[in-house]
Amino acid sequence: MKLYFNPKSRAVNSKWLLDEIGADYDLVHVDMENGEHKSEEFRQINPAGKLPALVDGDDRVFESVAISLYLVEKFPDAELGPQPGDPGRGRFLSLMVYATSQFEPAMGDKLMEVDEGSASRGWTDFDTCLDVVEQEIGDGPWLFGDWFTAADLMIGATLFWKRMFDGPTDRQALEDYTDRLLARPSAPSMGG
Ligand SMILES: N[C@@H](CCC(=O)N[C@@H](CS)C(=O)NCC(=O)O)C(=O)O
Repeated sequence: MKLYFNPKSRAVNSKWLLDEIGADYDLVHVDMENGEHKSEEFRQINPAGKLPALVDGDDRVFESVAISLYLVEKFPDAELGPQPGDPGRGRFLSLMVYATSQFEPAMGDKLMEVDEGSASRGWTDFDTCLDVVEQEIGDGPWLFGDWFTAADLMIGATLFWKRMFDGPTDRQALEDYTDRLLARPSAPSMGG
């Protein structure tokens, strides 16, 4: 497998998951400053010209949540989430998709001071997202109790970015959760 990677991109999350799995993979550095991610060659892998992207044999995977779901299914022995048919699979899929379809864009709005007024764009305001995430963690320590899954990694990635670019949230439970994530040996060393 090849992970198309730049350390200043969401590809760090895919690398983190590959390392949690202990998978064998190659990193292919993509020089974003020189626009390599917009090249014709790279667009054959991800037509959107964005990182991350994963190539596994003849298959190519783009969008970080798709990469995470692909890897969790490909490596069931790593036990990083419920597999199809397992209890909790629906909630797992929901949290995975929630991470990049609501939580991350809501944080983007907050950081860029975009008006959070319109719900019709498909995601809520950031505070509502924090309510959802806090509620889903519950007593923790992870989203699935004692079981660390790729959903923690995907949700946690946005909390890392929040801490790094905008400081901590005003919620101790979420800050403790972020600290637990950052303490994992494979976690990216950012935002701590
Ligand atoms: N929803 C996508 C977002 C991908 C994305 O925006 N990646 C950024 C790097 S973190 C990128 O490639 N930006 C360069 C560009 O869009 O020109 C995912 O989760 O994979």
